[in-house]
Amino acid sequence: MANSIQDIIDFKAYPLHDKGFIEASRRTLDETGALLLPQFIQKQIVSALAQEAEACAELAYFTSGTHNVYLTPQDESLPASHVYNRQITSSKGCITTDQVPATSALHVIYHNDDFKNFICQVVGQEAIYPYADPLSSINVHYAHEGQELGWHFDNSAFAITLLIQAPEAGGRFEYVKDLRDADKGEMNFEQVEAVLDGDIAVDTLDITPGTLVLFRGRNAMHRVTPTIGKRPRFLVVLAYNEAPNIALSEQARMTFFGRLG
Ligand SMILES: O=C(O)CCC(=O)C(=O)O
Ligand SMILES: [Fe+2]
Repeated sequence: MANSIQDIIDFKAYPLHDKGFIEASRRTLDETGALLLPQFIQKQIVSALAQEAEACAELAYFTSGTHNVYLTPQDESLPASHVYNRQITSSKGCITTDQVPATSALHVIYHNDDFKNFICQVVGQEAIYPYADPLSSINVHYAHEGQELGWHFDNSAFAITLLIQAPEAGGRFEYVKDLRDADKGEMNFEQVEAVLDGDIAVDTLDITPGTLVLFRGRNAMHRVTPTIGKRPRFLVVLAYNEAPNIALSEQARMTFFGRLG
């Protein structure tokens, strides 16, 4: 596996230092809530990462419980039927940062200064930091036939994903932009419920293997539809924080990893 960032990212197609490119990327993210960079990762690296994911597949923890769209505990003062308490199924699995092989290109990308500087400028943050816990910074998600990631809002302000292998069908990323305002504590129960009931039209991102996606998932409600066919979906999530020494919430770690550390 290559260790040099030059071998991993296609810098010809994506000049991460270029002011114009950074500005255009930033505008796209602001205007649409998502930035897609197709073939960001060199083809042979995508293949290597797919093999690596395949080799680690048996380590994956599959979510068995349910969660609400806000990824928070139940509120006993509200009825079980309230949208805040409505339980969503997620059946996909994942491996955690400590389980990603030490030689993986994913560690190189995650810690690379050029990559991080680009992300910072596009999302408009001074600096970004890894998670304090050993699980949450880099995750490889696995969705086998019939498995899905249900509707939710992310805890973090933005997410970075990298599709490694697409299923034959399904595994579609669907979202509704700006559905709530987390900073203002605005939950927007009415429209969240409408999305869950299928009463609101949703947008879809067309993501192919090797595509880097930047996504504002804290206020955009999103899901990944069930995988159709025998080929599993492999997707990497690169997660950063706005401040150092922050761990993912225990609730989220137990839901998605089945352990705290
Ligand atoms: O699998 C994806 O494309 C999105 C993953 C996601 O939304 C998440 O991990 O919170
Ligand atoms: Fe998400």
